[in-house]
Amino acid sequence: MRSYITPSQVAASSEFARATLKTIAKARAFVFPAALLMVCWDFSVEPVMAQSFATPVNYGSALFPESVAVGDFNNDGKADLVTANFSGNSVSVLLNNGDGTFAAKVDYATGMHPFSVAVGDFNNDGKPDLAVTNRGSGTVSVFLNNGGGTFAAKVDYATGGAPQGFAVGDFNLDGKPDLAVANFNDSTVSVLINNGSGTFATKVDYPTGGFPNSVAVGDFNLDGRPDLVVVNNAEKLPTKVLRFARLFVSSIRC
Ligand SMILES: [Ca+2]
Ligand SMILES: [Ca+2]
Ligand SMILES: [Ca+2]
Repeated sequence: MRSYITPSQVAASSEFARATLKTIAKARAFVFPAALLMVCWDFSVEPVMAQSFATPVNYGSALFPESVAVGDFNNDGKADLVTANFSGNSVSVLLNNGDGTFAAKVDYATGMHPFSVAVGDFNNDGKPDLAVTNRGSGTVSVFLNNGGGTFAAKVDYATGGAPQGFAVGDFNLDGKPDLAVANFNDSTVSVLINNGSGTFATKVDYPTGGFPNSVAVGDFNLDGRPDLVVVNNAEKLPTKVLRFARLFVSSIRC
């Protein structure tokens, strides 16, 4: 359907639509100066609507999903989902059907109250694996990918008390992804170094501020070594967080 929008109709539209139409009008004015008074618009192609999202579609997980991550678990080029289910004591894996829909969940048992889930190839076989913090168990569960989108049973590694957020990074620069876990109850972050086969060494703890609940990785001082930044629920000053990140660099290199 072809329609015509007058300047008054343009003024009544949203701010984004006005900006978009203004850009189009300018472009057309460059080629066809006479088109300045009336913008010809083909509503079968609507750049304004292309910036919005369709109605959500819900998929079932186990009880109280706390976090979600994305990875191509069956290596078909289509992004799949995994959720950590706090009350279900499980992760749910939902494989992508290829058309934007997902197959029914497949659950894998975790420890108690899984909180955060992340994806990494921990055994370096080209298949993305899973790691999950278990807030109620004081552990992180690692699930190695069997291929085909299924996972082996979990292997647990001890963390500090009430592990919540965690991050994946290569902290010792050996090409194998390691884990850094924020321990909410202990005011520490646990670093677990990958042994290379998808198993992890015993944790090494570093002090944080009070009640750390999330951790991320970045090279903040540009020395090529990954640093950590932790947000602490009990403290409000971001400068303290960054100072800790610098301390971590010197500690991990000792
Ligand atoms: Ca896939
Ligand atoms: Ca793997
Ligand atoms: Ca490593």
